Amino acid sequence: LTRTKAQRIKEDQSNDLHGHPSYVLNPHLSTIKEDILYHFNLGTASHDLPAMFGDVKFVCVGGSPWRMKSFIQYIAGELGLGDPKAEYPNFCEGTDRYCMYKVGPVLSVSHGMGIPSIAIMLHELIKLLHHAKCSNVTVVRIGTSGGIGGLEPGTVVVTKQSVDAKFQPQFEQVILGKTVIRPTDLDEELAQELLQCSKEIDEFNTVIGNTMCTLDFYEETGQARLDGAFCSYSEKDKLNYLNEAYSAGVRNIEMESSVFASMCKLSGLRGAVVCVTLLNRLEGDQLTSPHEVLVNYQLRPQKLVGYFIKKQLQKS
Ligand code: R2B
Ligand code: URA
Repeated sequence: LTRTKAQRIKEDQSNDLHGHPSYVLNPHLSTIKEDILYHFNLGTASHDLPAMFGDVKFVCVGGSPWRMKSFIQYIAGELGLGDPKAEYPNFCEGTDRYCMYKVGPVLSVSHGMGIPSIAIMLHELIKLLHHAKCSNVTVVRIGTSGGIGGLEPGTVVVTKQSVDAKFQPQFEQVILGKTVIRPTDLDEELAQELLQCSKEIDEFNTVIGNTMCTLDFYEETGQARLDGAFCSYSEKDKLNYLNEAYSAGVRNIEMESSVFASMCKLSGLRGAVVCVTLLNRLEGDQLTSPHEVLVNYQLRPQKLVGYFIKKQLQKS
């Protein structure tokens, strides 16, 4: 299921008619009277979604709830829209599945760990943007990852393509028992814009590269770690595999980019993945850096995306 050019033109025309694009692609949705976004604890009948979210232009998503809360505080300060020390309401109060914060045109949403967790969140987020009649939205995943190759820990990787554990730029899904393959390339122009922002900030190293998305942090279909509860291969096997990944253009490894990229593509949302590397996987598996160092690294994607948003808003 990908949008053909003809579909896009038709949608663009209908966008003009209704004044908003359709990020959803589901004929059944229009037959649902009330759409309940269950994992957000929001719904079309219980909430005025256009009034609450209609002005959203940037959505930042990341795994950890506290990081997404600190991101909204940071962005409030950066954009001069609020006190960075203030408490901002969590729109998903009433559920602890995900959290959601907003200042001005920026929405910050947590997605948990792994493909299924982010996929559920993205279905509901895309429907939320649709119900709220949002337009021209950019979505960025800000996250953490393991680096490979010569990257110093703390390097930020902007994803060119998300590849699977066989280094293929695709996301394989089983729908009604049949395997469906969806593309995972991201918006190249947006990736270049983010790289340019990093050059302008000039505080940390940023590269563009492929990101390998795995189903596990440790062993099986995972990140080739030697420190899981189980391990069936040698250190040499591990290094061979990671070197092969490097040769395929992989610069970092995480656990959500493939379904993120594929859902951005399906919905027509402009999307980017910006992850900091917490360690060099050719040198180890355990996260041995002090907590403050790791927390500091995690501010880098926030800084980069904050700068990008500010620049975009100054342009418009
Ligand atoms: C990066 O970090 C998490 C695992 O520690 C996972 O969500 C990811 O993609
Ligand atoms: N997140 C991952 O998925 N892998 C790492 O090695 C570090 C953070």
